[in-house]
Amino acid sequence: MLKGRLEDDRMLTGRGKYVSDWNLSGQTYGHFLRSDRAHADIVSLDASAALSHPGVIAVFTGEDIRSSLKSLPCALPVKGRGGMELIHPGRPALAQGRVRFTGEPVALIVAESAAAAQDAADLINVEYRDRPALVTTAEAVKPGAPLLHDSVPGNVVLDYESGDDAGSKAAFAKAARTIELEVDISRVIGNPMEPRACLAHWETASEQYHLYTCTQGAPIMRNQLSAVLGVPPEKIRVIAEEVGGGFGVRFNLYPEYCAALFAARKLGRPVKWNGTRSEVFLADEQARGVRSRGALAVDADGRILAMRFDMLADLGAYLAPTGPFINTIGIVNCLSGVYDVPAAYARIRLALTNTAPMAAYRGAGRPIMSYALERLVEHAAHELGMDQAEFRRRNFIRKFPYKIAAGFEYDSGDFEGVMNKALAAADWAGFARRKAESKKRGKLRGRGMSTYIEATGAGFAPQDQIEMRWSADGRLTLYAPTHSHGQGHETTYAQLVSGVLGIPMERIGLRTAGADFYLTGNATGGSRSLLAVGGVIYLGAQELVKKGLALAAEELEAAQADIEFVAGEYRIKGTDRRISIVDLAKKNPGGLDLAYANKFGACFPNGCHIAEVEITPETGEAQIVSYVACDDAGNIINHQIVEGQVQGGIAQGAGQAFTELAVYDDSGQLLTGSFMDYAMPRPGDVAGLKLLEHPVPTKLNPLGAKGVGEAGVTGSLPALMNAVVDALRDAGVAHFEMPATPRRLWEALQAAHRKAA
Ligand code: MCN
Repeated sequence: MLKGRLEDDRMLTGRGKYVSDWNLSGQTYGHFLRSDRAHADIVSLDASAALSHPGVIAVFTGEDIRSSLKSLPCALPVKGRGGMELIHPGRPALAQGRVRFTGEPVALIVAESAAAAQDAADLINVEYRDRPALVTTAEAVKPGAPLLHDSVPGNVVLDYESGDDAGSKAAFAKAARTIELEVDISRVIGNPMEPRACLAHWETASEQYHLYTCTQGAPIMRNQLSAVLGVPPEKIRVIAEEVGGGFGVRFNLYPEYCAALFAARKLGRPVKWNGTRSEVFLADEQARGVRSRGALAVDADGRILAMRFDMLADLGAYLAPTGPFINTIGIVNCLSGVYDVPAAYARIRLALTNTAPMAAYRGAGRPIMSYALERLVEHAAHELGMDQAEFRRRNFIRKFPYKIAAGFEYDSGDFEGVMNKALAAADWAGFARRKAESKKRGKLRGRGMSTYIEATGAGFAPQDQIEMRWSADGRLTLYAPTHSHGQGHETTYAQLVSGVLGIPMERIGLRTAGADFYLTGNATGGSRSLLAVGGVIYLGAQELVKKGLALAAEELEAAQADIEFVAGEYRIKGTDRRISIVDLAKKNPGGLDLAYANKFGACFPNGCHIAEVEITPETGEAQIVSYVACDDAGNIINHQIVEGQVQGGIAQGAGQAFTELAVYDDSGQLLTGSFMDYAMPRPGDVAGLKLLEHPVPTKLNPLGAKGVGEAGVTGSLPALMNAVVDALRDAGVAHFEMPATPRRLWEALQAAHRKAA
C-alpha cells in the first residue's frame, strides 16, 4: 500500500497544472467590469475611453452578446405546489439593461496584458439609475415588494412541496405534544484555494470551443455551455488538470466563461482571465441561506408521529443552474432523517434577492435538512425531558428498504449500531462529570449530537462513461467524467484497477477533462465519484480482463477455457506458461483498450456525531473539546482518504458553525468581501477528532460503498450547534443562531445576564 496519495508528490512539489498555468500562443487577457451596486438600471455605458487605452483590443457588453449568447440554463425535473413550474427569469453572461447584484459582470475588457485590461475597466463610464435592493428573503417575499425580474411575481421562482401534507396535519391534530423550532441556516461562501479562472479558445479547424477552467467535471459544464453557446456539446471541450478545490462552487458554468468564449471566437485569439479572491467573494455561487420553521408531533411515549417544515430559501439574484435543484430535491431527499416517520412534509419557497446567485456548497442541500431536523430533534428531547440519544433510539428506522414520505428509498443502515459506537467513544455517561469540572474552571460546557443521513450519488446524466487505454510502455490511463479537486481520485481509482488487474498503482494514471477525448457522464458532486464512477471503473477493469482472455488465448496458443487470470497474468492452468496483462497490452497496441459505461444511483451514508464545546463567558470564545464521528460510508476503499474527507467536512461544518458568515448591508454591498471580514476555520479549531467507521455495505453498487465527501459537514453542522446551544442553555440563553463567534456568544450571554438581573 502506498504512503499518502499518488497525486501528492506532484502537487507538493509544485508540478500541478492549474488554470493559470495554461497558455496558448497569441492569447489575450480579459478583465471584467462588475456592478458596484446591487440593483440598478443601466442608463448608458460609454467604453470609448477604454477602447483607446493602449493595449486594449475590445470591450464587450451585454448588448454585444445579446443576439449570440442565450441565457445561462436552469431547469428542475419536478413541479411545485399546484403544478407550478419553476420560473427561470434568464441570466445573461453580461448584464443587459439592469444589474441585480454587486459583482455582476457588466463588461469584458480584452487587452494585450492583464494590467491594460484592468486599467481600462476604470475608464468605462456606466450611468446607473438605482433601484431599491432586496437583500433578505423576508423583504423579497413581502407583499408589494419591488420585483427583481418582471417575470417573477412576488420574487418567488417556485413554491415547492414534498411529502404528506394531509397525513402530517392529521397526526399533528392528535399528538400529545408538538414542538417547534425556527433556525437560520446561514449564508456562506465556498472559497476554494484556486480562484475562478479560464482560458477560452475557438479552434477554427475543428470548429470547437475549448475552455480551460477549474471544473468538477467536464460533461456537465459542456452541456451547460452548449445551452448558452447554441452549439452541440460535442463542439465544446472543457479542459483541466489540477483543480484547486471545488466544494460545489466549481460544478456549474459561470457567466464569465461564456463571455470569454464569445470574445475568443469573435477576436480569433484566446482570452485568458484569472479571477481574484475578491471576485470569488463577490461572484462565485454562494450557498445555504435558508430559514426553516420545523415542528414535530410526538405521542405520549416520545414517538415522533409527524414532522413539518416550512422553509424560505435564498436563491440570489439569478438562478444558478443547480440552485433550484439543491434547494428542493437536495433538501427533501432525506426528509425525516433517520426516523421512522411516515407523515413528513416540507414546503420550500425559493425566493430571489439582490445578492450573488446561490447553489451547491459541500452537502448541497443535505446539511440544510440535517441542520433543520437535528436541531429540532435535540430541542424536542430537551423539551420532553428525555436523553437525546434515547429519544432518537425510540424513533430510528430499523427495517430496510425504507421509503420516506418524500418518495426516496433508503436501502440499508444500522442507525442504532452507529449511535451506540459513537456513544461509547464519547463516554456519553461521563458528561455530567466533565461539565461539572468545566464549571469549576469557569467554563460553560455543552454537548450536542446529530444522527444524520444524506443521499449520495444520483447524478443527472443517464450513464457514466469511462475508458482505459494502454500506452506503448505498458502504463494504463483511466479516463473518467468526474474531476478530482482534492478527493484523491487518482489514488482510489488506481487502487480499484490495480486490485483487479494486478498491476502496480503507480503505473495507472487518470485523466478527466481533456481536449483529446470525450466522455459523457456526471461531474463530481453529491459524493458520487467512488460509488458511481468508481463502480463503473471497477466493472470496467473486470471487462478488460475478459477482453484480454481472447488475446491471451491466441498468444499462448491455448483454449480460453484453459486460461486463468491470476495476479496480473494469464496462465495456462497447471503449467508455467503465462503472459502478463501488461506484456499482452504492449504486444497488441490498442487491442486491450476499453470503453465501458454503466450507472449506479443514490445510496444513503449516515452517521452519529457527538460534540462537546466549552465557552468562556468572559470572552465568548468557544472551543471544541471533544468530537466523535462514527460514519457508515459502506465499504471503504481508502481509509486514509476517507479520514481526510471526514475531517475536512467537519472543519467546514465548524467554519459555518463558528466563524463564517456572508453579510450584505441594507444596500446590497457585501460587507464580508475578504478574509479580513470572512473568517475561515483554522487547523487548530478542529483538533483531536475521534473518527470511527461502521460500514454497512450497500447492494446498490458493485463496491458496496456509500459516498463520504460531504458527510462530515452534514453531521457536524447540527452536532456543533446543538453543543453550543446546550452550553448556552444553562446561562439562560433561549435561542441562538450561527455563527457562534466570540462576539455573538458574548452578546447573547450578556443579554441573558441582564434579563436575569
Ligand atoms: N472513498 C472511499 N471509500 C468510500 C467512499 C469514498 O475510499 N466508501 C474515497 C473516494 O475514493 C474518494 C474520496 O473518498 O477518493 C471521496 O469520495 P466520494 O465520497 O465519492 O466523493 P467525491 O469524490 O465525489 O467528492 C465529492 C465531495 C463533494 S460533493 C464536495 S463538495 C467536496 C468533497 O467531496 N469537495 C472537496 N470533498 C472535497 N475535498 C477536497 N479536498 N476539496 C474539495 O473541494
